[in-house]
Amino acid sequence: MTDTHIDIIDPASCARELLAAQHIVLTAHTNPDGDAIGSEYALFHALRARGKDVRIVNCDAAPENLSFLDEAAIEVYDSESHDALLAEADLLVAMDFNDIRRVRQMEEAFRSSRARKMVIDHHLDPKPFADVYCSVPDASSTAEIIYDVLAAGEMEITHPVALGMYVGLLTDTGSFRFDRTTPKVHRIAARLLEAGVDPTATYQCIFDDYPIRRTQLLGMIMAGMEQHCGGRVTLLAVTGEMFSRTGTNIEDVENVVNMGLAIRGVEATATLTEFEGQIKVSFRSRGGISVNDIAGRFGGGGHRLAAGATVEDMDMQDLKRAVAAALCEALPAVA
Ligand SMILES: [Mn+2]
Repeated sequence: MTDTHIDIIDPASCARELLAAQHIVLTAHTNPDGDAIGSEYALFHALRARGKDVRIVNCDAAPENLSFLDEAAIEVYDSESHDALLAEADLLVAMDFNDIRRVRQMEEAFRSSRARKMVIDHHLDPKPFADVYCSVPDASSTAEIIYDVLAAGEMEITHPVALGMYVGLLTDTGSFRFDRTTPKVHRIAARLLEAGVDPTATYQCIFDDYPIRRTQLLGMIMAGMEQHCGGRVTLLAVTGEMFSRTGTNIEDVENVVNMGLAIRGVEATATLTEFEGQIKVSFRSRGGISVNDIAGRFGGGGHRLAAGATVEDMDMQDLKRAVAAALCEALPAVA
């Protein structure tokens, strides 16, 4: 096995490995989103029901709008409480990410553990850090892959298992509208409703229960929207000052990037967010260009229509110019 080898496994092998382990730790990327938390939550409950010792340890807390999922299941990493757990587990499962740098302060404990390491994820271009990868870039969400894994392992879809997967599907498909919202996605959603998920209540918990400060922040962000290349590209910027003036933080800008695309004639957009001395750039495309490639130029990646990067050594104005130029240059010529 070379350093760069990625060993891809199918959902059936993934289920077999999960069921063969006893002490399992699930983890997700920094600033975990609905798919990361929902997928962990579903797998946690499915494996617990099969008698496994399972813990969820993340580098950041779940965002407030996902707190309706039982938060007691989700632990925030600190080296004193968790390094021994990570070192002594049989299996570490990296969920909804494929690059070890995305667990930041947990990276060392994850790397140095003798446990077998598995990735379950749907992002492009997995990086070599795990033993096996249940990597399905065509899947809408990690939750969709979890559904296939549970089906292959004949694991029961109890209410919490269904709720976790539904949260993942709902959030990563942009409420069933992004590409990869396939007939299969809707069939899975139907099965989850049959298992007792309430779609109205779930949507309201996630998207209709924001604190007012978030709307105040959105007002500032929208007021500063920039248009480039004749309105085919938009940029949104979120500064540290906006966060401090409104009492908000990075979790309040989840999904804001999609607003830059919700305008007639816009083909691609980016949102730049100042956060802990870095700038997080989220890209979205309507389909004409692959923003995965553009995010790659800034040291990130993701999917063809949705990607991101974190930039450390540029200020906001310079980065805005560079991002606008990269997006405009990538646009197809107008006929
Ligand atoms: Mn995802």
